[in-house]
Amino acid sequence: MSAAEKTLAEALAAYDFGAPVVGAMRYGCGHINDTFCVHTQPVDDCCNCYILQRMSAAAFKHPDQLMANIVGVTDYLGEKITAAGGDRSREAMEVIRTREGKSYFTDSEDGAWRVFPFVKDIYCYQTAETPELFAASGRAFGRFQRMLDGYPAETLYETIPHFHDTEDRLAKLKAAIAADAMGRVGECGDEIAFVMAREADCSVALQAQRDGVLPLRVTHNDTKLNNVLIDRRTGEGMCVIDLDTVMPGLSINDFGDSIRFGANHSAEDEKDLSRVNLDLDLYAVYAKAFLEGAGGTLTDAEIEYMPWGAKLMTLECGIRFLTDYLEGDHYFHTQREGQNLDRCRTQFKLVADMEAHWAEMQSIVNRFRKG
Ligand code: ADP
Ligand code: GN1
Ligand code: MG
Repeated sequence: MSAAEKTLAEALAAYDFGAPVVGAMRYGCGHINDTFCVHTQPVDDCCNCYILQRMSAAAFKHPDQLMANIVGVTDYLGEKITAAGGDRSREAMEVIRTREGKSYFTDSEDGAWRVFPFVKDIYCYQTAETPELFAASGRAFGRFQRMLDGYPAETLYETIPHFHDTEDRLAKLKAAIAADAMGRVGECGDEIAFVMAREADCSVALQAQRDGVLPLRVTHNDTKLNNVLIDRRTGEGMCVIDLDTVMPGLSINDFGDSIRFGANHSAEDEKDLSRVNLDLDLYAVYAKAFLEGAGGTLTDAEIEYMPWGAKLMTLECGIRFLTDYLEGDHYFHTQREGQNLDRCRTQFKLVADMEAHWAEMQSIVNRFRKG
């Protein structure tokens, strides 16, 4: 029994779900938190569902700060959505309080749990099945960033320090190589060489930020397609979820992480690398939609650096998978041996593909520059 199942009953007892709980099953494909879907006994023909999550202790050291960020951001978005005539219960997340009125529950083993209403009549995709769907997610993430434009960034805790600090990610990889805790360095020679040949790239966005070329904004920082819920009725991106990493960051990273995950037709851990290719049409569709959603808030410099966002988020993610593999798979959930190395390889294949299509990636986004 995994650690989460051990204290699941304690977590369930900490909440009033409005009716007896009939089941709690593992749910979704996230790599970080332990997610369960809770079903209650139907009352008046209505069976309610909730998302119950044990927050990853490997990723988040301060659940109090994490939850303070999420309550702040969801309250802020909720007010904006209501003011615009939207449906707050479907378009923004809402933190359900424990029986003691707290935003999260701490179990007897120090695990931290939280609950959200399960948003119904939605799709949550692992790959972009159609360009329209990918565009819908792009509009949602662009809109999310625009809606948080006025959010007081200084009140946000840094839930994972140096999260998209690619220079720091590289330094951590080098430390993992030096330690070789699992004796796996020998089998990763090609992947390590791939990163070392791109050491200078790791500084490009950070240097542009240090030079004042790229502004810091409140960003999502984990804009995978499966972190947006798509409305079944309209096909539009309705609710942005997984708000654990909302922090000050770069807009190009929110763009880039979506491209990394969604602008191809393969799974993140695909073993057959011939199937892993950047789809430039999806890249173009997403760029247009993300900028539409952002509603003119991005500067020309941010638009110009969008291809760098795509390349660096992909390279960085590959570096993170490789580091976790070398350290013994403590951070990303894995279901099989070698999965993090396979994930690393798909990322590096995508990086190589982006480099081969660099001029096209630039010319696609340059169309959207204002000046
Ligand atoms: P992780 O950080 O592990 O990725 P997420 O918060 O993204 O965790 O949740 C994992 C999955 O659970 C999501 O990809 C989605 O499928 C589902 N999910 C999360 N929150 C909700 C919600 N409020 N309503 C419906 N599905 C949800
Ligand atoms: C994790 O939480 P999830 O599964 O949406 C990770 C992202 C990675 C992604 C790779 C908090 O995202 O940074 O890009 O896996 N989230 C965290 O699939 O580390
Ligand atoms: Mg997620």
